[in-house]
Amino acid sequence: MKITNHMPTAELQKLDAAHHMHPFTDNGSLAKKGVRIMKSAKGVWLNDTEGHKILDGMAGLWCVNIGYGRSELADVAAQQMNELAYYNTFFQTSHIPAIALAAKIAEVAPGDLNHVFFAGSGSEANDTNIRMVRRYWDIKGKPGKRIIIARHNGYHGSTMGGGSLGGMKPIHAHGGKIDGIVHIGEPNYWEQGGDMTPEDFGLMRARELEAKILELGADSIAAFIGEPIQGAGGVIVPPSTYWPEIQRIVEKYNILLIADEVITGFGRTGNWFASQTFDIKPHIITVAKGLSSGYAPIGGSIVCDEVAAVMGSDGDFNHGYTYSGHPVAAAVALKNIEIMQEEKIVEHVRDVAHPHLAKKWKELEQHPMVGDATLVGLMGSIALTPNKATRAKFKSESGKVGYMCRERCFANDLIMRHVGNRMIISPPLVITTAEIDELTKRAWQSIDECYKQVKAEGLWEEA
Ligand code: PXG
Repeated sequence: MKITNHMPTAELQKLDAAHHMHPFTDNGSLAKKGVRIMKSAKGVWLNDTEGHKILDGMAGLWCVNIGYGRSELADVAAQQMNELAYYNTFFQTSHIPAIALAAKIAEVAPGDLNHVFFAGSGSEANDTNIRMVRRYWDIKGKPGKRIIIARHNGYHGSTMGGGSLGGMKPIHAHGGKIDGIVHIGEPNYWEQGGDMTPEDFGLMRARELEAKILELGADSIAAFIGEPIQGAGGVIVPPSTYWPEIQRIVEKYNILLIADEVITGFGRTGNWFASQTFDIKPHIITVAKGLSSGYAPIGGSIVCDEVAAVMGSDGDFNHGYTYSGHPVAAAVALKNIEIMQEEKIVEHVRDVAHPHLAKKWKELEQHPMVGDATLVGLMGSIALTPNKATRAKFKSESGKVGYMCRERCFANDLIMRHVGNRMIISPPLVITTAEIDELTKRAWQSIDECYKQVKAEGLWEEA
């Protein structure tokens, strides 16, 4: 059977339900409800098979940084497929797209992060990181340094390694967690800061790292990994004191620092990397998503001079993927970065889109159900609450109000996600000021409709 764009939605939904297992989805109930099927896209706008034109406030899954429909990327992919569709980077071989992309990444990455180990995704790159930091300490004659410290509610992917680095219990519950990874608290001031100032809370959470190192012994710790801003955890922006204190601690105890910038990399925070935004000096940065703006699956670990030198000083690193540095994905990613440079997209975020959205986003706090509207670059979140003054949670089951709000957004042709009762956005970086006005107008309308529904259903109750 040939499936075409012209098939009725109901038929496509039936086939989807019969054959397609979706990630992070209750496939049983989805099959009954039917999926929403996307067909085409341009800029920040998606078109589904029902004729809706939807403003994509999430850039796909935090990845379509340069926006949809850039034919230059399609052209480069076709050209590369015709010229050299595949070759590997094992066994003393390389190819031009992988070489050019590694050099380009080194150019835009901060400090001495000059080396790239390619993977097919962010999860794979973090699996690489687990093995690389342990191998690094082996070579340095400290094989006991194996434990990696991460944070509760962090997200680092969905492979065994990535899922174990992540601090999400529902993920650990499905398939387990590898050992040698421990978690400390997250710097989530809104939910967990109590009566403390944000600054004191940030220090307290960072010092959990020091306490954990002292508890386990610095000789057993290989690395600390964290997202500069937690993405999948709800766009949790740490207090200003957090990262400087983490930096002090990793330096004091001689442990490697991995900044997972799968979401925050490539312009999302108004710099090429959030490590620059927060003045973090990682030894390794994890990248994926925005590296190719989602046009091709590719990820990687950007590695500093010292770690790369050690890794190259003692024979093989027994690790790699068939698609490490895949030529088509690499050519697409390279073109993506070139377009970002030529069109000054990072500057657009910093100087135009962020300031405009920041003003509009803050205005949402005037709504009675919005307690906090945070935005760094083009990564934002809103805490929905029945009591702004006390930062109270809703009494209803966790995430119910957020889900209701997301459904209102969908109905208003806006994609804004929810994590619990936090609404989150991460639009394509090329969004214009007029599109930002439209996004925030639809967001207000959706929040307001949700608010009325919450009141009507008797859910306006504090926990
Ligand atoms: N690190 C971070 C910080 C991520 O956000 C990964 C690693 C894993 O990347 P891959 O390419 O293996 O998916 C991610 C991915 C969500 C959501 O619901 C977020 C991600 C993936 C899927 C869903 O917000 N982030």
